[in-house]
Amino acid sequence: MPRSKPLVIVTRKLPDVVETRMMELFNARLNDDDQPMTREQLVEAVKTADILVPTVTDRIDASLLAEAGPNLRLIASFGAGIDHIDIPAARGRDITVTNTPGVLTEDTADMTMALILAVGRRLTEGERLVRSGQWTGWGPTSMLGHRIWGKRLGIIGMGRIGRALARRAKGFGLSVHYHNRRRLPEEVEQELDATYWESLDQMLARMDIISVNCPHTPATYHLLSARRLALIRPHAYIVNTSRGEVIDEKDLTRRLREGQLAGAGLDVFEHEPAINPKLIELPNVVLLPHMGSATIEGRIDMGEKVIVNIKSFIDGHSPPDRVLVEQF
Ligand code: 8YV
Repeated sequence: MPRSKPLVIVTRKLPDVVETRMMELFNARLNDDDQPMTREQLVEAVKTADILVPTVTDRIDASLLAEAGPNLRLIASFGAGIDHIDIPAARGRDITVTNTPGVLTEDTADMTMALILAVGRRLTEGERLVRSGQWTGWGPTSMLGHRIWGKRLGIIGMGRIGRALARRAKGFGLSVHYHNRRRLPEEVEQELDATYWESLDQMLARMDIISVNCPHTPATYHLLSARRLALIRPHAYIVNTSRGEVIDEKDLTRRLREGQLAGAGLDVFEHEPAINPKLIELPNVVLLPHMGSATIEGRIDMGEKVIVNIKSFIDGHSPPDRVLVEQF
């Protein structure tokens, strides 16, 4: 007798092809109107589901997990970041957690490079000028940005995305520097032409562009604190496609307003979707709505990873993208 299909509750609308496959394989409950679930709906979901498929917009904290029913054995998150899930609390309840690393690396690195170019070359300012109808024609000193080629880029977090960014940056003539918990093997450093800084403080004080590419964990919360932001030279730019919480957004905003930093390109914010209104007023800041990994191909790949994780889990194997407590 075939076993009954597990109840898989999906909290947001996923690409059609992913949802269709989920309907074929599982007893899937989809969210057609794509409204993020309320706390009450999430409580109901964890009480009834065998498997929950949340996204970054769902807060799966210890108090929510305390409401979980006995059937909930797997949280197969749709996304690479896992800071919205209390991993130790899940482990404590013997709930396995998986994510979708690897498939959004290149898209996020592209977006990071795009932000570096956009801030340095004033892309969105120029676009706004044209659309405003105020553009009066070419001028030798109008819309001057700064050359990207030859500048120093400091990458904070040299995981998959940091390394994919380093490869692109090399092509744009940037000299690549990085800070990471662990130094990369020598051959990888050589391939990327990357200079390692054990001291983040020392690196920050010497770069022209800083890119945040580390995950948000308790250890990286406000890694770019007010004290560290003060180390960065006033002509430098910061870009962030990781998580807003890694930067003290209030202090960053103040520094940008006061000209202590030249500009910023931000795809993520500390209190998403809320954005500090003072950031929105600034011309030297490029703001994006957390779209670093937003490609059709990437979203389908992420969905396929979720399905593989669920399938291998229900078939009794360890899912390929199991998140370990030590990663957190
Ligand atoms: C995803 C992200 O789109 O995967 C991540 O960690 O930040 C995003 O790019 C989002 O998490 C989907 O849940």
